[in-house]
Amino acid sequence: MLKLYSNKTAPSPRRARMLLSEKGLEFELIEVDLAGGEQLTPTYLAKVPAGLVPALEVESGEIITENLGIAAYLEAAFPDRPMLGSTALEKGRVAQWNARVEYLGLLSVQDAFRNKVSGLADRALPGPTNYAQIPALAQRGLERINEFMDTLNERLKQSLYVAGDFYSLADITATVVVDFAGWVRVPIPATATALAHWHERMQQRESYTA
Ligand SMILES: N[C@@H](CCC(=O)N[C@@H](CS)C(=O)NCC(=O)O)C(=O)O
Repeated sequence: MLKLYSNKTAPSPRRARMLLSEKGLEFELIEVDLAGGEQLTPTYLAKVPAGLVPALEVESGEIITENLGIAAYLEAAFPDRPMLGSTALEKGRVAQWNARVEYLGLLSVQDAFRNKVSGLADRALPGPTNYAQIPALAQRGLERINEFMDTLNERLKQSLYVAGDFYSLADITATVVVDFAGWVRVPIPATATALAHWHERMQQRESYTA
């Protein structure tokens, strides 16, 4: 059976859980205590040298990390309910929008959050190496989140879902990023009605609480 090394509250493993839920796949969930530093213990690093969650253990025992790696594996191994697009054009759009949401949105919220909170002093980046917080990056992150919200709102004025007229990995990433922005107190702007309506639809999917 598939095993997912995950964490209840962190945004990145939520993306993997949502993907598994949308694809209707069963898996064993293994909670990793990030606050307690379990991801940096020799035992976890021996299994997952990246020191990150999510990590997917596949049937052969091999570990796949990175949401994109996990999505590529699951899509190839379990092609039903495609999440990366079906046609060449759809696949291109999903990859494009997923990358834009990560670059504009996820990195901005991560910068704003990890360079600010006192509990993450010297842990400004995830992974086994310690990096000091840079307050200017927190400020820049906050500014860029607004650009992300505007870009996504403009896109959703023209498109039912982020990558087109079908639900995909890009919607999963965007849902997680919009909710993660709440951690740095940036809500969906009152004027971003297309984004707000899309977010309401996302909350109605079973995968939202995965
Ligand atoms: N690019 C990775 C990012 C994974 C990541 O940043 N995970 C965070 C949780 S959201 C983590 O493992 N943090 C551990 C730490 O901060 O030490 C992915 O897409 O899976």
